[in-house]
Amino acid sequence: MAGNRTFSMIKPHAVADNHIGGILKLMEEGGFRIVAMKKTQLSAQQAGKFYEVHSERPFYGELCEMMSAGPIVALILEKENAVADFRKLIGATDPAEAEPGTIRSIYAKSKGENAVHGSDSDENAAIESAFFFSGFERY
Ligand code: RTP
Ligand code: MG
Repeated sequence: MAGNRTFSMIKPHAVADNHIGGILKLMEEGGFRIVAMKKTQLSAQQAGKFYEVHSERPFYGELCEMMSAGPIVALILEKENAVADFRKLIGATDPAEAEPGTIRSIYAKSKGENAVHGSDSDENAAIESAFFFSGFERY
């Protein structure tokens, strides 16, 4: 059975451009309940750890630099079928391919600066949530 929680981050460029509120609104209107939320900044080393699965990809260095360039907002979100439904709500990685109305179609600037992260599996949602939040920070 599909899990009911996913993990998301609002990426530094979207935070810097004052889009936290607009993005949270789309998350809530999309049927997601905010279980946990914090604004923080990753070091390049922490970003490297978070995105370790991509360490062999050509964009890894650029990705770690971009994700540590300023504050992010980390979130645990709840909804039935959360992982798949949230990836639908955010749209394709490349905003040029993102469906109209999706978060990335509205707020992404490029394939790298694509506004939000969304976990790609229940297992990774649990790992990524634990990277940012303790068990006492989930309501
Ligand atoms: P995310 O993990 O952030 O939710 O994004 P995703 O699943 O849609 O994409 P993924 O393949 O996991 O890539 C992770 C992030 O790396 C950056 N990226 N840049 N320049 C490029 O070709 C490229 N490709 C990916 C994006 O920030 C992407 O979200
Ligand atoms: Mg991904």
